[in-house]
Amino acid sequence: QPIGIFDSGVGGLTVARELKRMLPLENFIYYGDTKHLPYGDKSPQAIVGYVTKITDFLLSQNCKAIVIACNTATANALKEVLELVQGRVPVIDVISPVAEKVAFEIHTNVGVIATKATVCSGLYKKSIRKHNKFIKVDELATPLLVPAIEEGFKNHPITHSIIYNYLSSPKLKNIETLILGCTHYPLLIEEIRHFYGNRVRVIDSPRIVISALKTELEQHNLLNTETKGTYHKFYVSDLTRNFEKISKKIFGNSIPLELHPL
Ligand code: DGN
Repeated sequence: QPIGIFDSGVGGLTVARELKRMLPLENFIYYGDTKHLPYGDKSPQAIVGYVTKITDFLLSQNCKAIVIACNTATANALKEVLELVQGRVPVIDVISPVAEKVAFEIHTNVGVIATKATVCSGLYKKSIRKHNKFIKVDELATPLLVPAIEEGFKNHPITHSIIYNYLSSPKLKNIETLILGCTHYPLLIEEIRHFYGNRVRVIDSPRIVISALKTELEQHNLLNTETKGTYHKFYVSDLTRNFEKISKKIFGNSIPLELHPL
């Protein structure tokens, strides 16, 4: 049985890449909702609508676990996904495991950069402070990063200038740790680390999320031990050049992309 994993676009591929690296025997089905991208500027109601349809689709594909590889979807629709799934399979989101790790292991001022919809939800702050109320959490919406990434503008002057402008914000002045609160952003992790030098620790969220997934699978006895015929399937709601380009860069030229609008 595969693991179902989804995002609005290419962002969740950073989590899928880590899934492939850390759990190489697992099959997975990735869904990128390229037709409705970006989620960051949509209303919570619209996001709930997209995300519940994707979850339904992944359940219909017999997925044994669901990874919501999108912070915006987590922040706005986690409750609805859990209601829909009704405990039939484990659901792993990208905010709770990271918030927990930061709250218990990192006792410093924390900054979060994310989409507008994630920042508006305040979920990172709430989740971190639920575990440790002494941590100061500053959140900043950085909406231009997703389009820059979707355009493939890595190592590009435009992206450098967006990063410089956002990270110089007075809001993030006193942080010692930075959470990349959008699954697209690890695609720019080198540039972001370069901006800070070693002043600020930039958290590797995909690794934390997949560790949480591994623990869940172990607890439910769902880890795959079959070594033959691992498959990875990629569905998109719109077959865009950008998705094709970036997914091939991450997973290699031979990955099959299937159009499956919901
Ligand atoms: N990758 C998504 C996230 O983690 O929030 C959102 C990207 C988007 O659709 N704006």
